[in-house]
Amino acid sequence: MVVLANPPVVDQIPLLRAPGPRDSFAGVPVVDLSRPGAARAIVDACERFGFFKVVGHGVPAATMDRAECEAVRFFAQAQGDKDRAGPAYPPFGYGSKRIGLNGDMGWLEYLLLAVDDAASIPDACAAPSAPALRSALNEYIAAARGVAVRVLEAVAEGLGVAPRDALSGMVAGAGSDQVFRVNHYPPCPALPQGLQGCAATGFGEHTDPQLVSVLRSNGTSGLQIALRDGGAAQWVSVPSDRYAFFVNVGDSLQVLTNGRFKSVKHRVVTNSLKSRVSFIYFAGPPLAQRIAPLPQLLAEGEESLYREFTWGDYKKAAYKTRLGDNRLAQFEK
Ligand code: GA4
Repeated sequence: MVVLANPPVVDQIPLLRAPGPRDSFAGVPVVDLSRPGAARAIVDACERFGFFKVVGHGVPAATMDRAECEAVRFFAQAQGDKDRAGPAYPPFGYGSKRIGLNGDMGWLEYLLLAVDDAASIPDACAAPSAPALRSALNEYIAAARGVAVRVLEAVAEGLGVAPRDALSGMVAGAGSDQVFRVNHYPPCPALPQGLQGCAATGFGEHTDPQLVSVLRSNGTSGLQIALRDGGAAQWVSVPSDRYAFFVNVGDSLQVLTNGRFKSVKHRVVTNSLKSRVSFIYFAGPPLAQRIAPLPQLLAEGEESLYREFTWGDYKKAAYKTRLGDNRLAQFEK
């Protein structure tokens, strides 16, 4: 029997099938936030895929470009300088290859950052220290939070839930638990003979625990979502679009809608030639927020599918899990 070893650099990182052109998914719903009908389209996309692309958002390309340029400059530094901005756990800063606290590994480096009520990296967080990077990220974070708020207002409108800020208020009010992540996936070196057709995992499959996540990347593909087709997941590649946002439904929004929306399983596969840089804004509620189906969404006699919990309970439980675990299962009735 021939045992093929991974090259040492990727030996602790799981391999995936390298995506090809045929995996590209042309069916990602596109919602134009500037047009009437956006609320209906968002609800439809959340029910069908838990995922959609947002255009017509009004966020200037320059805000995205500046943040990307500064992020690229940060990751281009010597390893020792980047390490000074870490570690990522606890609680925030620069991290490399290790994701979470329970042994998950990916072919990436990242900045995991807290966000305060004013949608900025808190002054008390020293990393990252470069003023140009902080100001570019702060401008971007404020814009991404605006998109999350508008999306959640549209969800409430589309579902017929009042008031308009029933959901958006949870993530934009005082004490909301917002997190921002900058991911850099360097090109992954060629794998040895016999492993062609494989690629290293950039970020392993998972669902996001929050209400929604707002993602933007450079022009390098790599993001995949799992289409739910009854049985096994079918992984499809999301064509990149550097001036659009992509929105994921998270576990908390699944619970708030009593399962009417499903949080989307997603992952990132590395590219052998180009680096991918992505920004993700995770919109979470205050720790004390009760996460339970909105009463207006429960039909007569319909019961919650989940046990009562707060966002703080869920977050604590999530950090004890592995990335790919079904975190909601332990809260199902
Ligand atoms: C997934 C979504 C966000 O990236 C994140 C991740 C967090 C982390 O990287 O620290 C977690 C992961 C995420 C869910 C389960 C736990 C926690 C890694 C992990 C194994 C910042 C988040 O909020 O949850």
